[in-house]
Amino acid sequence: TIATSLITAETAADWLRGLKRQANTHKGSYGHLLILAGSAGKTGAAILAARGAQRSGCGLVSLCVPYDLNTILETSLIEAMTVPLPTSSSVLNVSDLATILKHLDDKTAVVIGPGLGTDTRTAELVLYLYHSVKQPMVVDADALNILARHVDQLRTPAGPRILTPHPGEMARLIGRNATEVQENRLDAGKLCYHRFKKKGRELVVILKGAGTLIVTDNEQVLINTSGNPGMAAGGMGDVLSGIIGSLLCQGLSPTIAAAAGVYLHGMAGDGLYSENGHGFTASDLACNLPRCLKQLL
Ligand code: NPW
Ligand code: AMP
Ligand code: MG
Repeated sequence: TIATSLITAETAADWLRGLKRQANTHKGSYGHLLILAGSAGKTGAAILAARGAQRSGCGLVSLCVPYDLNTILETSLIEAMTVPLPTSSSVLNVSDLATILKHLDDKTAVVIGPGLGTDTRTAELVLYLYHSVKQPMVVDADALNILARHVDQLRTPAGPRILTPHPGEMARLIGRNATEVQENRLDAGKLCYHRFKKKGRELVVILKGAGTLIVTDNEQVLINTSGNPGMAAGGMGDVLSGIIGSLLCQGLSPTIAAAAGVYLHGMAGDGLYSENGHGFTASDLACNLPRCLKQLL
């Protein structure tokens, strides 16, 4: 039998309590997130992931970005730092691996995937980093689409991994279609967990969508109670990946960062939905995060 429990405001508040700040604190206490995201036409996904991280209290945010996109990212995200990758022009490329590895050294956690594209040279990079990065890593969007195509080649990763598929990405990960995933979300979540779980390495699977479902080690299942149909809009998932990366940076365990992050994300959407209904953007949701965090703390 599996233990299923609900994620509520009370449980989220319990998990986030440690994030309350002391008067003499400094940014070094809240981690440094590295985001590998964005490609030509999808720089917004990288920006939204960074926004999710910044507005949920991450100490520092850096992004590794294709060289030609650096100006867009530096002008859109003035508080974040970027690493313009010399040989990646419009998409992240494995030939910049050495530069990326150098910049990984001092990072607390990693987000990979939003808007990344699935170019073969990007895929090589994603597979290498999925296996070798020691830090906890949030794997989203195109990074998941890449994993889905290379399931047979996967070995034990060097650090904890949090997979954040929506039903379409989940369908690719487990070789079903999105309708089948939605018909039995619990089975899909568990199947994905078992497919990607490697002995001795922590894995969290988050199946997004109304009633986001989280499968963790020991087959513990958590179901989120926040969120609303106004969140069915582009970029919402990109913000979530940044939030979870940020909570990892602030010292939460992968399971707690996932569960508290999913709740906080939905709560930020709920505040907007209850006031004005749908039509808010993923940026609007990110802007509402500090208020929600304050309410929970
Ligand atoms: P259908 O057919 O619509 O019903 P994709 P994506 C299904 C980036 N973005 N319930 C859906 O089904 C992302 O980060 C960049 C049921 C369809 O088959 C990615 O890198 C933005 N089905 C990339 O774009 C903003 C569901 O999944 C498929 C479902 C592509 O990501 C936008 C669609 O998914 C975006 O975030 C649900 N709840 N949810 C930017 N500004 O730069 C999804 N599906 O093909 O993986 O495309 O999610 O748009
Ligand atoms: P993505 O498809 O990657 O942009 O992710 C969409 C995000 O919005 C996920 O966190 C979903 O759980 C959330 N979301 C989308 N539609 C709904 C809905 N109808 N109810 C609750 N949350 C939703
Ligand atoms: Mg997404």
